[in-house]
Amino acid sequence: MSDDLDGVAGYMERAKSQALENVEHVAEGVAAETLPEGKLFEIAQSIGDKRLEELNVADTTCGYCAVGCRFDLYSDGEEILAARPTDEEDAPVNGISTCVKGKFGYDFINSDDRLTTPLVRDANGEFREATWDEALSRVVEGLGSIKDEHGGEALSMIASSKATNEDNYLMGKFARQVLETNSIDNCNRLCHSSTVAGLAQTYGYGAASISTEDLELADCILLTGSNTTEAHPVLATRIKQNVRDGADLVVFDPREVQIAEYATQYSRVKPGYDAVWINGITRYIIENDLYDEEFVANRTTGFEDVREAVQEFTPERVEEVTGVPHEEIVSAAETIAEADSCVFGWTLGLTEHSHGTENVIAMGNLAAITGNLGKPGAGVSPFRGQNNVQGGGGDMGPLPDNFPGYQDIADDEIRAKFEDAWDCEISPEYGYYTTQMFLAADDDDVRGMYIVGENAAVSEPGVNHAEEVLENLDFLVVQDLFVNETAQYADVVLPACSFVEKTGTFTNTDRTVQMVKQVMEPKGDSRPDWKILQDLANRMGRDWNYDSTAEIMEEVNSLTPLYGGVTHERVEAEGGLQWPCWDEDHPGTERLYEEEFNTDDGKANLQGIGYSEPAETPDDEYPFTLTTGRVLYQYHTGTMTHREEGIMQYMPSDFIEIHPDTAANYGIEGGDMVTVESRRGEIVVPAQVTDRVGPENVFVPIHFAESAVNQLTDEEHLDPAAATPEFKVSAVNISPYEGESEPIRTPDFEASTGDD
Ligand SMILES: Nc1nc2c(c(=O)[nH]1)N[C@H]1C(S)=C(S)[C@@H](COP(=O)(O)OP(=O)(O)OC[C@H]3O[C@@H](n4cnc5c(=O)[nH]c(N)nc54)[C@H](O)[C@@H]3O)O[C@H]1N2
Ligand SMILES: Nc1nc2c(c(=O)[nH]1)N[C@H]1C(S)=C(S)[C@@H](COP(=O)(O)OP(=O)(O)OC[C@H]3O[C@@H](n4cnc5c(=O)[nH]c(N)nc54)[C@H](O)[C@@H]3O)O[C@H]1N2
Ligand code: SF4
Ligand SMILES: [Mo]
Repeated sequence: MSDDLDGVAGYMERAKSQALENVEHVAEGVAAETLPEGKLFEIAQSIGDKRLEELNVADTTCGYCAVGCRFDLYSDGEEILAARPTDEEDAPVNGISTCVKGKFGYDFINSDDRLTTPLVRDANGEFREATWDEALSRVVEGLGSIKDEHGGEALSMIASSKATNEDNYLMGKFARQVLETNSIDNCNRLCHSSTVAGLAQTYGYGAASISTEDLELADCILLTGSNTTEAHPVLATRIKQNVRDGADLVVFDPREVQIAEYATQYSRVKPGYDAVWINGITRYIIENDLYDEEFVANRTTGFEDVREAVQEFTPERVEEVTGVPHEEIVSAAETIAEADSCVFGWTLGLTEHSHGTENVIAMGNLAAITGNLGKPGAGVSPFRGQNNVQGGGGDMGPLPDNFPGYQDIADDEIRAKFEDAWDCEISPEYGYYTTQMFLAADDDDVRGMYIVGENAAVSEPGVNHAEEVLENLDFLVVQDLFVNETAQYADVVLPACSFVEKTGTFTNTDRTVQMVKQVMEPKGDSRPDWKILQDLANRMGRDWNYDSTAEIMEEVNSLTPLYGGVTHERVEAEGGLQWPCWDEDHPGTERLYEEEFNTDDGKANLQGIGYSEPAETPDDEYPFTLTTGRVLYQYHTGTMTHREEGIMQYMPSDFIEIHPDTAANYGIEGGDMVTVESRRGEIVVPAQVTDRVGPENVFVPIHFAESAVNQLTDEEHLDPAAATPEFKVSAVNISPYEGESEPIRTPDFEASTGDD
């Protein structure tokens, strides 16, 4: 490495640490999504000073969240040096903005504990390094013998929504063709699967109907269960811009999250009763003739069913159940009804419930009766989670019930098409959803698992149970960037490479398929997921010959009508393509349902939703409702962000948000260690005393394995349609911690969540 480069690298380090010092300022609402632009220009300048031809540069798509920001990544082949704005036409969602993760979150790539060779467990139970040949032979033997003895159904696979569309298409194919199981699923099950189920039932597609641009065109935005500034920072910026320009923003959330500060109305709801207040708004709109009669008459069925079902949800009853003052139900209803256009945005606060699908259907009813679909500035927008959960977690069909493009595996004609293309027999029986795999393993119905890029030992509900299952499997193979908590139970660990080390596509939250481009060589002996799968498939008797991910996409095009025209060539040339894109000449679809819905009769099929409550409600023993979620500077189970020194200095540990009145009752002060206990487990975390939560609720983030909050959540009560767990509601008790506490670094409470 030349001195010159050291200079640049040194500059980057300093820029990074200064930037991270600024993080608090950034988080406090000035612009949660960007670092000061001046900083960016300075970095750009210093890169310019370096002889550019010595650097690799690629315009690529962020590998953290599903906003789908695009930027140019610069690398010297050893590390990522900078992320800079790319041509704006190639960055339809973010333009020149990115958040702190997209801009600086790359230390994980070269972290000392990055997996660079395969690992196998030796006779005394320890991991040792192995060649690819040995490791893959062990996988063939491990999975193969279970298949021979118990049939392919005894195997299951978790696919990775971090990986590309092409990787995920092959994971689905591998499960069905090679392992001969339909039990393949991914993180969407823990996330938005109830959105997918609810929207698919109502409108036909389980996806956002809008383009991101609609967030700026809308007259009104109803946001619920979305901590937008922290989880989807760049979307939050666009929403805030629209609000500054005069749009109404109505926020319903149990926590007064930062986006609520920008709202024209914020209503605090009791967690777990969303269908109640949504139905209340719908009822008020119907009863006061504020609905869109023409749209209802021409474009929907089921209106009478909805009218009947919502009758019981008077504003007074809604107040009684959800705690939202009845006047606020009325004002929200009037704001929505009076708006020329409204976007209904939500995330996990609506979906991670034992009745998440009902919540989504109730929201779908509201959007339809107000005629807010298929026109500019109007529609439904579930902000998706992982960078590629829309594409890799759904569209590509690594699902127990669907082939790519949501083609039902129980449909004989469709199954025959895939059997023919993949040269195999496929059972018409749906496989297990992720959450069900862990329950089925208790009865030995699942004996072996292949987990790609998913840290189930931390992210599943009820992880004490999940860990027991992982431990007791006959065979577990994990394919990841790190020996994460899940890999600690594996028989074989295969080193995969990250999005900066491979080429393919991701599909973001508004259905835009975008290019991901390699800017560094795979670290050590790590390999792109698709190459590992190809090698394994061939060792297990198949003949896969893909030379590139473009070729894999061609196969997707031929089997998946929604992606019929989505070739790499077009995605590259057109700077992204939105599905459905039926064929080479189709321009892609900016907004769904302009003419008709994707249902048998072309109409939105509305269904009345009645009263339901969470699976577990507070009682004398467990008097608080725990809700769980995210913070801006951390990502999920921390495999990537915990390896960022700056972030860890700033946000080093877990915490629990407790209301000041509750804290006072229990004699708890900010920073005190608190025991949090549910029927399933117990964790000890430091307190953050804040009125962001209500007095009956507490909040713990999901990012810290050492105090994994999923020890407290419930793996058994799942949404009946989508099998989503109830991550957003658990009954817990809290008490000041009395034992000897390990010295634990606590976060900077004042700044840690950025929304004080
Ligand atoms: N920084 C960061 N960004 C991320 C991620 C990350 O780990 N870190 N993960 C990505 C992924 S995969 C996802 S899925 C998204 C998730 O994005 P979000 O869903 O916005 O993230 P959560 O923190 O889970 O927040 C859910 C919100 O729901 C509220 N809530 C809790 N219970 C209820 C309820 O019963 N009803 C209602 N209406 N609201 C409730 C919470 O107060 C919170 O504001 O974020 C993505 N972006
Ligand atoms: N209590 C509670 N629990 C939750 C949630 C909640 O709100 N509350 N949210 C749920 C949600 S929405 C989600 S999405 C899940 C997230 O849960 P997970 O998906 O388990 O979380 P990650 O930490 O993102 O794990 C991704 C893994 O992929 C690896 N990886 C990254 N890139 C690649 C790649 O290209 N290839 C391969 N092979 N591996 C890669 C990373 O190292 C990491 O180990 O958590 C769920 N769990
Ligand atoms: S908002 Fe999401 S996609 Fe954009 S830079 Fe941040 S993490 Fe990446
Ligand atoms: Mo997610």
